[in-house]
Amino acid sequence: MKLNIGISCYPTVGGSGIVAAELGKQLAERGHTVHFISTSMPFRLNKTYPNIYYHEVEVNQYEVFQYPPYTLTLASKMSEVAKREKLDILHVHYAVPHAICALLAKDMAQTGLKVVTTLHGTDITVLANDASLKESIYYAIEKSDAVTAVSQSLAQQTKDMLGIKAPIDCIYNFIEQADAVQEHSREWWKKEYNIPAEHKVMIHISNFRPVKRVEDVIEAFYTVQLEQKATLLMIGDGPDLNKAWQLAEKLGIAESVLFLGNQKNISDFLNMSDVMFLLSEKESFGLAALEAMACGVPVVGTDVGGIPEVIEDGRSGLIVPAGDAEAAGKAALHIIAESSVFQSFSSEAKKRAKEEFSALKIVQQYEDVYKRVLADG
Ligand code: GMT
Repeated sequence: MKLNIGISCYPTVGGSGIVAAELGKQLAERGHTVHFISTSMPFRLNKTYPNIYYHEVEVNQYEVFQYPPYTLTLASKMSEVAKREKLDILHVHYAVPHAICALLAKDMAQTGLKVVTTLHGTDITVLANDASLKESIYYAIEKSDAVTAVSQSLAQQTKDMLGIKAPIDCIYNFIEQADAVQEHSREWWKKEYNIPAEHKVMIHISNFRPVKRVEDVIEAFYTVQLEQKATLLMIGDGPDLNKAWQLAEKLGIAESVLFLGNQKNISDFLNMSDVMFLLSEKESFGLAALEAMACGVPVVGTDVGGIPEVIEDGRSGLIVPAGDAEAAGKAALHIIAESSVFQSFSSEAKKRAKEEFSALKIVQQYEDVYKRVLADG
């Protein structure tokens, strides 16, 4: 059955925006018609698809309002699109505000529209701690026709923190295997960035929010470079970037740490990397880790949230206690110490990404949820 599916997300850089955009592309490739409803075109929608439509939510500032009415404008647009395009499903990413807007739109449209909500983490691990939002998040989850979470850990945490009775399906994030032949070799890229050929390359990719513990990444790298010539690529931007840079300066390793800001073609950087650090104190899934694994880059990650569900400890990467930067550095040294050990971690990482987190496998699970809620009537 081919469906008309609306998708709303935060379209800017970030895991949830990537997942929503990639899901839309996959659904379109399977013959469904997809309608993105958001403030700008999701940044991963870089190709033209005849069955993908984009409906822009314009947020205007009025003198009488202190704040622009984004949520109401979004709900109106959702209702308008649902009626005109005969949407079967409205799949929203984040409980607040997107699920609340979708529920309002459903009520306004009165077309039999079903609301599917995907939880990505921050809406639960951060916002659900805020008493002023807790009630809204609870309502959004209980009233959605189906709720999915990107890891078992997030599903359980949602139930524990909010006392949710409704079932929550765990549907992991997905990735297409990066098998394509690279335009340039690893050596070529290292030269471009003036990285000496004998250096091992460590990488961290995030939005540098405090939960990502980017200073631990610098400290872990400090441990690595005491024993192994290495360069650290820090990709992304955010509030703790300067703290990370200051720590690198203080430890005398700033010359070996390249702060490269936000980058579009992440796989170019992953393809010259030996190990990724993901040392967050909260992480519902860790899409960056999966992207690394798909490129054959083993990950050293912390024992929090969904990270141990993504990385199989001792096979496709290593898990260390959150906050123990030295252990993270030693784990990376273990992975790169011998070429046979590295090769084993690298091929297991690639295999796991392909077998457990392929688009083929995961998108089917979303389609099953859509069919289930439509069958429920
Ligand atoms: O990690 C972030 O701060 C961004 C956030 C987002 O909204 O994109 O990421 C969340 O969703 C991603 C996609 O499902 C997950 O891979 C991230 O683990 C999750 N972030 C946190 O839980 C902190």
